[in-house]
Amino acid sequence: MENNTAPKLEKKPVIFSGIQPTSGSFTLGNYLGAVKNWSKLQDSYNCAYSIVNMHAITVRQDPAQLKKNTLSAFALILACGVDPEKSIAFIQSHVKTHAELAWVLNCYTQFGELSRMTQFKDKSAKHADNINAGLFTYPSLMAADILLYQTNLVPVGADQKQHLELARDIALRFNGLYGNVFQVPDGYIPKTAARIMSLADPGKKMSKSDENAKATVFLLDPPDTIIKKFKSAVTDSEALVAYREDKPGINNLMSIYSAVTGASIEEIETQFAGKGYGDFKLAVGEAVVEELRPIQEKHARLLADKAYLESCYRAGAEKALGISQRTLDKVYKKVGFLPY
Ligand code: ATP
Ligand code: LTN
Repeated sequence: MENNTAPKLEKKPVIFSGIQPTSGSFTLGNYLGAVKNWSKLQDSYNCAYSIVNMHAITVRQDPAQLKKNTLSAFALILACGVDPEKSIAFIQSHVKTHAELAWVLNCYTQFGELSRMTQFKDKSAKHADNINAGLFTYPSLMAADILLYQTNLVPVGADQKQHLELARDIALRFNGLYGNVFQVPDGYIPKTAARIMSLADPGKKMSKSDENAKATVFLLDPPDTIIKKFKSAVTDSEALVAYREDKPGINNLMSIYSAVTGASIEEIETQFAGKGYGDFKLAVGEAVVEELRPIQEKHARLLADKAYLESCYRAGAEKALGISQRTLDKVYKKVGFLPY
């Protein structure tokens, strides 16, 4: 007999996000803007997180280094709190449906749309000798990543908003032609730390590929390097820890301190009233070092256990394939591919 008193299993909304393994480490911007939130969402959502190595080859990579960086980045998302028992953690190239759906979506994405992407414009200016088709169609692969899992929410930093909008447009277009095939995803962009700026030039976003070593804090930087980078952060000459439009350097440091300690902007202003920038920069550096210490230790432990990492990414790929294949099958049917 059916047990009517048994609670109905509630279907949790789906989260998907990805990060490139372009260095084996992530920047403090990647972490505060995106990855830190990934672990927090694991209990309330069905989450899938991917190391997107196929996106990484849109700019030239050294193959041996890419392989090493991919494993390190995978270990790093686990070290940042992604639990492979709760979430699906996998490496993009292990799950063939991503490339397969990306091809189909390429045929439903317009040249004009891709031409308007600011990341494409920035990256093609930066890599003028290698403006390849993959760099151009990067957003349709990203749309495939997201749409394969019938994703509701995509936690990313503010710089990915335009790509996300395009993924929504592609989903709506496809649904308009063929009925409800894809869930239309929404972005999940944090209120603080959605755009961490370079420490050397607070007018620019903190980026993995900045040539200025002082601009970017990496999660695997040794503590003394982190402190040094914060000490040399570009600020202004007012010596007042206050959040104001004309103080981008201080605003950035305050956002970082707030994201790491949980203190509000007002609390930080009170805490550092009458103190100089030297004290404040040191406090931010020390807070970041403390936040990263357990992550660095866990990353080192995980990297020493390659068999465990492999068992995690294999299990993740298997689960990811199972879910994503269902969406791909539907798509193939809708567009008229002969079943076999
Ligand atoms: P690159 O700078 O080489 O283009 P990236 O640092 O932007 O790379 P990605 O793998 O493209 O790295 O981004 C991973 C995630 O980190 C994305 O969700 C992105 O929005 C977020 N992110 C990247 N930079 C920042 C930043 N400065 N502040 C907040 N979030 C960021
Ligand atoms: N383009 C993203 C990385 C990325 C991604 C995704 C993010 C690839 N596929 C799917 C969210 C969902 C970036 O951060 N540069």
